[in-house]
Amino acid sequence: MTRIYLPGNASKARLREAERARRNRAEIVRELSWGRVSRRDLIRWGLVTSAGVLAPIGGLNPFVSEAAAAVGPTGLPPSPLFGVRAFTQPMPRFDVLQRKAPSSLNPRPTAMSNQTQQVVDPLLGGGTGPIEGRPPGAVWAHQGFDRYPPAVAYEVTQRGARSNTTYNPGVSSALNSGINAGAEMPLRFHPAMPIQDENSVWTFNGTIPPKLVQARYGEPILFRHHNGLPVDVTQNAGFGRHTISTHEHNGHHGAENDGFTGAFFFPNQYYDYHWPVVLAGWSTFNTNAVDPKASSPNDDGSLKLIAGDWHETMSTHWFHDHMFSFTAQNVYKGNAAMMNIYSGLDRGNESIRDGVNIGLPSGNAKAWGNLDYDVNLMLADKAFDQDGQLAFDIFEFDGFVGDVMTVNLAYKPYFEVERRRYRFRILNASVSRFFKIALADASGVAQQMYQVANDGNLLPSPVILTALDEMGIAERYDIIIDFSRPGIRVGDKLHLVNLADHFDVEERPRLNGKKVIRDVTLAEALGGASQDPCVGRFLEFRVVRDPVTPDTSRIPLQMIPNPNLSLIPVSRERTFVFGRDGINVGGDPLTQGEGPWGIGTDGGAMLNADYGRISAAPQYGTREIWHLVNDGAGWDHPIHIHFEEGQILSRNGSFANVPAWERGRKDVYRLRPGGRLSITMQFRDWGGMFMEHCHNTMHEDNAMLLRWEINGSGQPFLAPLPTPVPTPQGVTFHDPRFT
Ligand SMILES: [Cu+2]
Repeated sequence: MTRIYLPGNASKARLREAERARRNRAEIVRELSWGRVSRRDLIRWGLVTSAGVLAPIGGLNPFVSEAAAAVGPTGLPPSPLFGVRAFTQPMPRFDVLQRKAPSSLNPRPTAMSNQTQQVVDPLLGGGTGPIEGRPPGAVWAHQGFDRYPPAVAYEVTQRGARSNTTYNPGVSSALNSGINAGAEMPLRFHPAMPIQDENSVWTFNGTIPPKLVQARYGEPILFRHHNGLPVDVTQNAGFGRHTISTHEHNGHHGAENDGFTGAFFFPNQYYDYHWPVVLAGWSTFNTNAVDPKASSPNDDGSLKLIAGDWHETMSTHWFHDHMFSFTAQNVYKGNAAMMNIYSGLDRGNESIRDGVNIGLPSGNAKAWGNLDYDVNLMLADKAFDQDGQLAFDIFEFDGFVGDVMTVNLAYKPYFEVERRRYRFRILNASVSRFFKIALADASGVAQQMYQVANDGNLLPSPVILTALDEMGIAERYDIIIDFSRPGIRVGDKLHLVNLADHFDVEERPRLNGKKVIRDVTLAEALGGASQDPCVGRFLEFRVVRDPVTPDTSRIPLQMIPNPNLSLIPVSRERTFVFGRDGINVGGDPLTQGEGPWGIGTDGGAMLNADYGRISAAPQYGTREIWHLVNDGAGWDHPIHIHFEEGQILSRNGSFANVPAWERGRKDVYRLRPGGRLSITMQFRDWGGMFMEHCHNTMHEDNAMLLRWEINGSGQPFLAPLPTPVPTPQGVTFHDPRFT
């Protein structure tokens, strides 16, 4: 089932019918989200076909009061916009999370999970259970906790929507489009749109704007995540699960801190994530920390040298929920934040010239981490019910595509800029939507951008483009826009424009979550040729003044070359095929998922996800080549492999098909319809269980996910590891199985 929209001129009766159908459908969605029925039940009752299509429903459905209502190709009503026009609100900068001393945490963080008992709410089964949801014992203790003791702590609570009274944009109001950060900020997507109900949106600390962690290499983080969501699983406004697992997207950490999909925790528990923020290779490469390029900025402008390979330096991360089968709902509902990682190379200070600092646009007031001209952009499409509350439809097994475009959770905002260079760290935080971004001037003429990073990793060299590539879900593109180019004047307006059209003209009227249907031209996008409401201008840049201080930033021709793997033997190759008609081979009902999607490993059957099953176990300390294959041309899959960046060796059999902007290090690999690619990655420094999955999170949740594990043959950690099965009363362990 794919999200369907009625045209704006549909009759009132048709809209009423569609709204009734949506409400009926929403009742089933609600029951599913509460776990009172399973997708398997719906299939058994004939309400959902095994392919995931919701059948027309009548008297058969125990949850539908109006038996005559029909769901199907009647259409869903378009999201109401309450008369709001585009570019009538300022875009808020991210809300910078407060740094704390680890010693301020109570209780103090411990290497092993804190199993101190507390009373468990009767709605969660009563009795007693541990205060920390991290699985207990040595296997789930923080690896390297003594070597990398936490130097800074963050403490956040996942909770329902509320007003923000502590907004810290990290810059002055003049650099935040005039927003008064001291004013209370209710949770709404535009000042003229309704305030969100407490259980419509669940974010970090319950507030907007989205949160930013400013991390630096050599400064290990203890991220204490409290679960403040309702103990009553039915208090979710129809979607979202109150259990969470936080994945620091492509952190090079031990598995116990990776947000493993089966290591989730419950309301009233916390989970201590230990993010050491280390360079990959630290255990074998530059171990005595003598290379100044492998370094981190000190507050006084000097550098702290660290172990590892500087070619593995990362810059732009995000972290988000990874709850098994509920990731799409939870991320969409607000469990998404970003993390900038500062290094000697990429310091967030544009002026220091010490032979190490690259000097990308940022500002220079502080030694590191200046945000003045370094701006995080979180792109996400949303949908709303007729009351203006956030809405979601978990039956969109092909992909959930919204009809309202947001940047930093604000509906089509504007952003004031000076006539100078800016860095934008762009994240695609959608559930299933791809973006293809162009920059247009006021006349609609395409303007140049410099792409400097892909998936948060600085490229070997910048790439000059007037339209970026299609950006898959979870991909990060860092770009630089030079607003001081000839022809741009104070008073001008430029726009970021989305060219990736998800409207399927052959099955109108509907938006298709399987893939981009076509890339429109800039002229088509600006001319309104697409019926996809998220195609066209979505962010307005207003050039408001000449720079107050000179722009000292640089865009060097050489940034970070790829690590040289030529001397490291390839110990094994594996093939993973991503496609439909995944099957469940039985096993543990507590760890298996179900759905139309699946992954076939090394010629085996196309299998549904099961986080108790290990599909690959590369040896610790080795390098492998993995072939990722799309089983069909009808869909695209952005594949995310956790743990360490890889390099793309070929697309459809040839390195010549790998575009310049994909020749750096990656952690999300777009297969493209019918496409295949080969990547290489290393397995070192840390151990445990990790994941590989499609980051179209509707595909992921509907069984396109597998578990792989770094096999140390018992050293320095156990393998295979027992599978955690969390309950509010404590985590039990099941024996893992192999594909
Ligand atoms: Cu997919």
